[in-house]
Amino acid sequence: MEWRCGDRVFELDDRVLVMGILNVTPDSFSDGGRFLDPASAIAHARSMVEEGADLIDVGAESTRPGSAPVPVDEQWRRLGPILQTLAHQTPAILSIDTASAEVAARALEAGAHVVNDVTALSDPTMAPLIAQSGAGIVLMHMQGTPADMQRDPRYEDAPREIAEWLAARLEHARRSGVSEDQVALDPGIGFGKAVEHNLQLLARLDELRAPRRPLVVGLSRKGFLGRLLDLPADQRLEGGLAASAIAVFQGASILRTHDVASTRRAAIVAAALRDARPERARQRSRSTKIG
Ligand code: HH2
Repeated sequence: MEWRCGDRVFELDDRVLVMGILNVTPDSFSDGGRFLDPASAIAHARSMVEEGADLIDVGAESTRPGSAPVPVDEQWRRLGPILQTLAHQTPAILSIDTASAEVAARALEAGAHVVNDVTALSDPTMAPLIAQSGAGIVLMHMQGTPADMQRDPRYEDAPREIAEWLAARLEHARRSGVSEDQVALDPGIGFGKAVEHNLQLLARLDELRAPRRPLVVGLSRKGFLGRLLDLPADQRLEGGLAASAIAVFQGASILRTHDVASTRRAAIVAAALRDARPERARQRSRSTKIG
C-alpha cells in the first residue's frame, strides 16, 4: 500500500511511520505554550527527527475539548517562520494540522507535503487544493466540533459507524478529484468519543482496514488513558505505548505522538509480531515472489 504525499511516496506494507507532534499553540492539552517561540519549536522538531520521526505534524490550533477555532492570520503568524525554517533545514516530511484550506495552501507553498485535516474536508476549498497540489491528506473522524464534541457522544456501534463514515469521506475525496493514494484515514481517538468508544475503536481497529488506505492513530497522552490510569497527561506514556502496540498489531500504519523515540521502539516490536502471524507471513512470501 502506497501513500503519495507530493513528490514523496511512502511504501507502507511493512513500515510503520512515526508522526511527531509540534504544537505551536498556547493552549494544547499536554504541551500548550512550550513551543510557541520559533527557536524552541525548531529545536524540538530537530530532536524528534533525530529520535526517528518520519513526519513532523505542525499545528497552530488546539482541538482539545472546548477549544475555539483560531483565525487564519493568527495560525499563519505562529506557523510561517517555523515551517519555512524546517522545510529548508531538516529532512523531515512536514504535515500541517489545520482545517483551513487557506492555511494549508500557505503551508504547502512553504514546503509541507501533507495536510492533516481533523474535519475531513469540511472547508469546501480543501479538496480542490489537495487534488491540485497532490499533497497527502489525513481524513479524521470527529463527532461534533471541538467546542461540543465531549458533551454526550453517542454511537450504536462506534467502530462500524466510523468505518462507514471514513469510507464515505474517502469517496467524497475521490469524487472531488483527490487520488485515492493521497489519502490516509484516522478514527479520531478522543474526538467526540467516550472512553468506551475509544476502547472499542482500538480493540477493533482491524474493522477499519477495508478501504485499504493507511490508518493513522493519534492517542498520545489522551484523556481516555488518563481515565484508565488516573494519571495526568505527562504520566500516560506507558499506557499510550501499550495501546499503540495493539493498534499496530491490527494494521495501523502511522502513529501520531508526542513521544517519538519510545513510540518508534514500541512500533518496531509490534510490527514484527504482526508480521509473524501466519496470514501476514503468507502475504509477504506471495508479494516477494511476485516482486
Ligand atoms: N489529535 C489531536 C490533534 N490532531 N490529528 C489526527 N490526525 N489525529 C489525532 O488523533 C489528532 C490530530 C489532539 O492532540 P494534540 O495535538 O496533542 O492536542 P491539541 O489539539 O490540544 O493541540
